[in-house]
Amino acid sequence: MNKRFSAFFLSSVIWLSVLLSSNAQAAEKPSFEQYIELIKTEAIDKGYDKSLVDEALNGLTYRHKVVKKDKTQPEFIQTLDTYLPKRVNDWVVKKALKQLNDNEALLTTIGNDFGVQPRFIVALWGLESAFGKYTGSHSVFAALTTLAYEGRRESLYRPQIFAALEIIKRGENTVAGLKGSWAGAMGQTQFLPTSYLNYAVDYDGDGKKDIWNNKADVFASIANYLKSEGWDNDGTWGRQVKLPKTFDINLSVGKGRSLAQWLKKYRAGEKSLADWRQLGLLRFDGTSLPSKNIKAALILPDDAKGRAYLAYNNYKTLMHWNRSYYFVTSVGYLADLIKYPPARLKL
Ligand SMILES: [Ca+2]
Repeated sequence: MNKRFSAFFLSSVIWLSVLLSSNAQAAEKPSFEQYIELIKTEAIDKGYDKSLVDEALNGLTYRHKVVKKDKTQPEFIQTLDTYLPKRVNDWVVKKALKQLNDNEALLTTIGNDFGVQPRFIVALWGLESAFGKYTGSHSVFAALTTLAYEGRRESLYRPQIFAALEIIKRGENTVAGLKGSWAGAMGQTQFLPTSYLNYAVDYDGDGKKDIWNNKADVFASIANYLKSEGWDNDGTWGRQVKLPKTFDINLSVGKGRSLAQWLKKYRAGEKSLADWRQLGLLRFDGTSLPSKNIKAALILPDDAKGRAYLAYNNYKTLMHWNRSYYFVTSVGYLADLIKYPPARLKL
């Protein structure tokens, strides 16, 4: 049998056995073990060595705790007013300032090489892994297979399993060394495997893109991600603004079900700063908006009742990193606080 046919044959046998099962629930979905077998067959079909596939995927168990965590992410149950002071707390700001200072030479070189202001590299590093302190100790293969099998976001997580196999195949890490968060995000940058393949950089030239232990690789990988997704080194991310008392909320971007959908809304909602000024928007401190000739879009992370932001081009790059208004606001807020020390610690 050729590989493609054998994959088809095996999956047919599994589905048939599932269909013949007297358990009505089982008929709807293969078991976790059966799902892993399908992934293994597909991986071998894609050309990965059987020994590698067995090492990575044998003996995995479904992690109920991972799914439980995935369903209770804090962003779904908080508002920005409660989230931001926790996420960007005094410890984070002080530590970010210290890291910016301690790593000034390396950050300046990398910032210049990639065209990304160091304060954004440090802000992302700090918020993703507490400056490398928390990188996760979960088996990436266990986390990814659990989340793919669970099903709500299979289209995101299933390709990550094959990307993780690719990382091992390329000799960048080992199966045992491939550790990450409960959501499969790896190392100090918290890259999912596809992001690792697309953006990770071996900056110190030792032959490995080591986002787990090498600071130069970590900083350069963050910078390379931003540069690859359109970062503008001359611009900032956006700013908090004050809306006039009567204002058409429909002028804000809103939310999209996908990045592409969101970007479409963003483009439709873009106006010049002069136009926003005409509409009565002010800086949050009540002064006039900058007179720069740039475009901006209005973001209301918690709808009309919450904070309002004007987003600039780099906002789109941060949304590519993580399509969450809370996350992007935290990154921008922290980057702003470490731009003008001493930091304004109270919100
Ligand atoms: Ca390296």
